Amino acid sequence: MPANADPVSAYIALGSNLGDRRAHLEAALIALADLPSTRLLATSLIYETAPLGPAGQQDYLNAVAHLATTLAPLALLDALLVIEQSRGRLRRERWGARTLDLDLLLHGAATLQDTRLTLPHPAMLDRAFVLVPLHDLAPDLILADRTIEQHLARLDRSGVRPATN
Ligand code: A4P
Ligand code: MG
Repeated sequence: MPANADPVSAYIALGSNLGDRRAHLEAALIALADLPSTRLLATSLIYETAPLGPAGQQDYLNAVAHLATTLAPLALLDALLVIEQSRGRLRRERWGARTLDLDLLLHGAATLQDTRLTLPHPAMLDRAFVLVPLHDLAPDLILADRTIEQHLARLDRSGVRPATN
């Protein structure tokens, strides 16, 4: 990518339900702010959320971060995987408990169907634990002909509440 490329807006979903969940999210935010060619513009509130997936998991803490970056989508994904691993992320079962999950929701207006990366993130519009924090940052952002506010209005958000500690 040329050095003078205009930055794009990227949104990252953060999740943790294992270990010191808040410390994992805070370390991830510091690491995101420290990425090359990237600025951390804003972060949502942190929410405590009922787990989607296998039964018996602890509740998650979830948040969304807004970046301005000139990193290309796959370069940013690689950087997210490095940050996940730095917090001891082990991949075991799909949707299983994890110390830190970082998903790339949006990278500007990019649409992509790569073996390693789908953009926009395919499940984001169905998940209140993603749309509630994204709504903190970008309620009027339009995706699939509707604003985030309108997408969120269709979802049950009863399992998502601001984290208290
Ligand atoms: N990948 C493809 N597209 C993307 C993208 N846009 N962003 C690939 C990030 N990664 C993307 O992810 C598997 C692979 O997806 C990556 O290697 C990447 O190349 P993973 O994080 O290793 O696996 P996973 O997270 O176990 O599976 P998956 O399908 O990504 O799960 P989700 O959808 O991330 O769901 N409940 C609550 N309350 N809160 C949560 O945050 N999270 C999950 C995980 C389940 N339940 C939850 C939560
Ligand atoms: Mg993931």
